Amino acid sequence: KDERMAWWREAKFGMFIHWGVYAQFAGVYRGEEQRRGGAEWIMNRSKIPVAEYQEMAKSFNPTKYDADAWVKMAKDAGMKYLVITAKHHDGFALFNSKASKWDITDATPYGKDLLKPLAIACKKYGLKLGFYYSQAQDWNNPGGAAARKVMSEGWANPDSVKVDAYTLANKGHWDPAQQTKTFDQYIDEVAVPQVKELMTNYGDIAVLWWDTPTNMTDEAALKLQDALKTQPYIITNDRLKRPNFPGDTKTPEQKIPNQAELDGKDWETCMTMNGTWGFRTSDHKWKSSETLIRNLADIAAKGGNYLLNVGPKPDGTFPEESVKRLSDIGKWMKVNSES
Ligand code: FUL
Repeated sequence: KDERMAWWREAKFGMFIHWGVYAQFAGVYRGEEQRRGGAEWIMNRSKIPVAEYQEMAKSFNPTKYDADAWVKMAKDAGMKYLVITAKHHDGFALFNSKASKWDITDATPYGKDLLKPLAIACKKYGLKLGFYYSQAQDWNNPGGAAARKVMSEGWANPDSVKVDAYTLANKGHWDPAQQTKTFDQYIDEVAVPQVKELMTNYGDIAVLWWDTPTNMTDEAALKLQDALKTQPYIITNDRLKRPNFPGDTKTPEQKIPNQAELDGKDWETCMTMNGTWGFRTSDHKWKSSETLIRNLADIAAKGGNYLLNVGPKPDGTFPEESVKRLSDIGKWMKVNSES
């Protein structure tokens, strides 16, 4: 285990990327601002019907996407690895998947695998590549789980009380289309095959970043863990299924843990630069470059890693605020790194 963890323990700094069809909404549905949560949650928070959400993919066309430029920015900032949402809770696959038509190649005019060029660029610049995969929650592929978030707190829809009653009676789902298959069918027909695709089509994969084990069973977790076996050096986090699948790393979110909480485990703080993981037009709560640099130094001193998020715009470019912060961090790193 120590040998497998060696690069990760030295890395200290990585880039998290949250990107998908939600970037196209950018925090607004039918002219209304999403009330709570990150912009990547808009489908659930605003209870957007499946057909309507999928309609949005028809205008997701990131023609300015330049994987080489993304990875170069990460490298210049001093980052050693990158973790991208291969599939977030909305179930949209950024890669060419045979297991679902709800993917970049079948559902969008762009039509090209977004992860392939990223894998190539990571190799070119010497960064490790990791995939975030929402194994349980999937709001579009039938049978996927949905966290029970109430709408009356989210979107000011006059029907919100009715919708809340429906989700309560339907395990968090808000559209009958989400329940035409069972959770087990979803695991066997979508999640496991997609994880296998991710493990075989993109070269060496350094990290599998699971998330939100809503409705997960130990049985499903075993199948998913098994799907990683072609990547014997892969590092996994602690979000596959609690408590029997602790993985390799702890994942404090939006906070730097104090020494007492750490108890010798490997840990990685993931954090947004503003207040959202997915791109949101109205979020201007950017942390200063100085704050981000202090966080990095603090985390590194405490023995953890800092996984700092960028939420790319729907056209495929990074928000200018993120570009600026990455460049500021890079300048500081140059002056202060040992090598
Ligand atoms: C959370 C997710 O629900 C958020 O959308 C985000 O991906 C964050 C890193 O993990 O639990």
